[in-house]
Amino acid sequence: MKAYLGVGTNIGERMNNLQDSVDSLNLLPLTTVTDVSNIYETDPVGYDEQDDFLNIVVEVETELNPDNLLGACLGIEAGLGRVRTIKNGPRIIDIDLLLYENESSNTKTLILPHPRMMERIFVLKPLLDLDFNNSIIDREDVLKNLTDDGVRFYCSKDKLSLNK
Ligand code: PH2
Ligand code: MG
Ligand code: MG
Repeated sequence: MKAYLGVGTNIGERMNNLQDSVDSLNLLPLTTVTDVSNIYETDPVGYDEQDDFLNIVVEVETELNPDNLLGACLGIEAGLGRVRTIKNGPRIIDIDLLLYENESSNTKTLILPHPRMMERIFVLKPLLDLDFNNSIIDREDVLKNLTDDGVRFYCSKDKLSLNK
C-alpha cells in the first residue's frame, strides 16, 4: 500500500532530524521509503513564537495498516526525543499520516485524508514534488490550494539518503 507522510522539524539539527525520520521509517517492519520531496523551509503556522520549520513529504510502500502505521510514526517521534508541550509548538520531529491509498477514515484516533492538509502550504508544496495519484485528493485540488506564502525551497531531495 502506498502512503504519504508529512514530516516537520524546527528544533536542533533539522536536516539530521529529517534523515533520522527517513531512516526510522525504513526500519519499520513491512515498510520501505520509496521517495522523498525536496526540503522546504517554512514559516511556523498556528503558533508564531518559534523558529522556522523544515518540511518534507515522504512516500512509503507498506503492508502495515493505517492504524499501525500511525502508531509506528508516533513511536518514531518518541524515539527521536519528541516531547509534547504547546499545541502547534516547537518540535524535534512530527510525522503525520496524510494519505493512505484511497482510504477515508474518521475514527477517534485517525482521520484520513489528514483533516488540515489542504490548508497547509507546508504540506501541499512538498506533496506536489512527488508523483502522487489519489482519487480523494488529486493534483488539481492541491494546485488550487497552493500559494508560495511562507514556503521557501531549502535544498534538493538528494541531500536525504533513502536507503541507509
Ligand atoms: N506543524 C504544525 C503546526 N505548524 N508550521 C510549519 N511551518 N510546519 C509544520 O510542520 C507545522 C507548523 C502542527 O503539526
Ligand atoms: Mg503536524
Ligand atoms: Mg503530528
